[in-house]
Amino acid sequence: MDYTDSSYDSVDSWKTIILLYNSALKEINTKLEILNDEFQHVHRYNPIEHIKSRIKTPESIVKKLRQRGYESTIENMVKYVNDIAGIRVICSFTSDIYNIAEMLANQSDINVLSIKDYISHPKESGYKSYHMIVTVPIFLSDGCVDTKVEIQIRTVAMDFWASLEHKINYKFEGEAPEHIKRELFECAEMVSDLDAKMMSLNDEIKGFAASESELEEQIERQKRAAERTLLKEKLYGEAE
Ligand code: 0O2
Repeated sequence: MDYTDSSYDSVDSWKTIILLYNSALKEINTKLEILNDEFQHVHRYNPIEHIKSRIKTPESIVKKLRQRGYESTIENMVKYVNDIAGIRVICSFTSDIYNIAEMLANQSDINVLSIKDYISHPKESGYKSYHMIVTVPIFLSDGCVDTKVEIQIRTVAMDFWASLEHKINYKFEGEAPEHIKRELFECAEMVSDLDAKMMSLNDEIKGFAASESELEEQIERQKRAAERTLLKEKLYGEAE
């Protein structure tokens, strides 16, 4: 079904498109929540701190199309604006970002269109985040539509930095004074150091937890063996 067809009434077409993008956000959101719940169940740990999602405003869509030299039509918006449906996943540690991205990409109904790894290749400004453009099938009464979603995955610290940088850029309309840009870049380096330190601390703690639970298991096994011996002695001793 092509909802961008010009024969289709444009208001209806717009409403259907927005319904599709909202449904795609719900689908991805549910997938992420399931992964987080399963992680909690298996590893007693939540890799996702929180999830935010939004539909891009019509003004922002038109602005993006104009910047790229396209006419503001529904067809162009679907074709050229990849982040109409956007979801931001905030994780605790950098390793969680790659785990979540891989688990999503491996799902059979998810089609990964592109990946931008601004963590291994940060932007000049210092911006770090992992971006994926995916499609997810949305089943409507008259057919199925593969719908695009932009997924941004980042740590709490990366998100903190990006929010402030976004605010500053908005305030200065992208022309922030040099000293502010420099300080922001220094903050981005601090964010990277903090993320690296937090991750290595977490790995160390996990090592302790593993050896502690191994020790507990060993004690439990020895206790059960001693109980069995005692029971045997009691049973056979009394029978003799
Ligand atoms: P807004 O207002 O957040 O929606 P493409 O998706 O490939 O067609 P685009 O949009 O340049 O091209 O892709 P990219 O680089 O993946 O950026 C998409 C989004 O990432 C941006 O959307 C921002 O949300 C975020 N982003 C990218 N670079 C920066 C940055 O340097 N600083 C901050 N704070 N955010 C960034 P929009 O539409 O630009 O903005």
